[in-house]
Amino acid sequence: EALGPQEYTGVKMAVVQWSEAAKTEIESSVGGRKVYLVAATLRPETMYGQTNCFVSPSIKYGVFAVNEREAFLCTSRAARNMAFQGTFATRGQVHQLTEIDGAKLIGMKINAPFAVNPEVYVLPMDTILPNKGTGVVTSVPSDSPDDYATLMDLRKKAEFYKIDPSWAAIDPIPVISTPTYGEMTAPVLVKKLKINSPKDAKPLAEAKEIAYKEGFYNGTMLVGEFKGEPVQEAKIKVRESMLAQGLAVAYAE
Ligand code: A2H
Repeated sequence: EALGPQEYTGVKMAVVQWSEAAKTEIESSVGGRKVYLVAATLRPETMYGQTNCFVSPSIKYGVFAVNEREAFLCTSRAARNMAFQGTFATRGQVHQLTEIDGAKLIGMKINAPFAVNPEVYVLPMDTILPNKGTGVVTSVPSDSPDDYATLMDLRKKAEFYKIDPSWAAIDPIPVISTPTYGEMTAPVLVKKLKINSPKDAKPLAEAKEIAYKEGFYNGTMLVGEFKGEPVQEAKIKVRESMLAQGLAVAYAE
């Protein structure tokens, strides 16, 4: 665990199409506001490679008013933090519009800012922690071992997870090149460490650590506005660009 606060980028993923279960519950209670799932990431420079978004089927999420025009879907814990960080029009106050089970969000379609595939599906991830970030994780299987392991498991057991296989059909996208692992750092590490499931917590933690260090210190961008630049520089620039365009919010905890 880091000692200081973690500086996340809260990526705003606009709803493109609700799931049937979510539509009735949410549309009636948001007063016409545009709703965004907000994903907390420490790797904003990887957002080009989003293939889907993850929520936990066992977490309860809330929909919170940002102002008269927008609402954020995240955990109530994250909304409370955002309120004190000045994210909402009413500082220090949380205005919850409704709540919904994560399970009911599966299969909805959202907009993924900066992504090569701008529209992606929401899929289940059982290992999302309720007390970290926003409870929403955007999936970049090229560079996140957790995301890759979960996506492969969903593809193998689509029926068990009650998902339509087409929702998990987008393949990992090359975003960053590293000297040791090439353009598919996470898939290479998952194979190398013989990780078979998202529940292989120990090797996954090791793969995550290796992927993070290798990407940060030795990675070069393969796509986007900062193509050819070192990840260390692009990381800050992508974050600033997303914040300036209103596609993300700063989020710390
Ligand atoms: B990262 P840290 Cl490409 N539960 O974003 C589990 N994981 C969560 C979470 C939660 N509640 N909230 C956020 N996360 C994920 C991108 C990424 C991430 C890449 C590579 C590594 C990586 C795309 N997913 O994380 O424990 C989010 O996934 C490894 C550093 O606070 C977030 O950044 O260090 C990261 O874990 C935050 O984890």
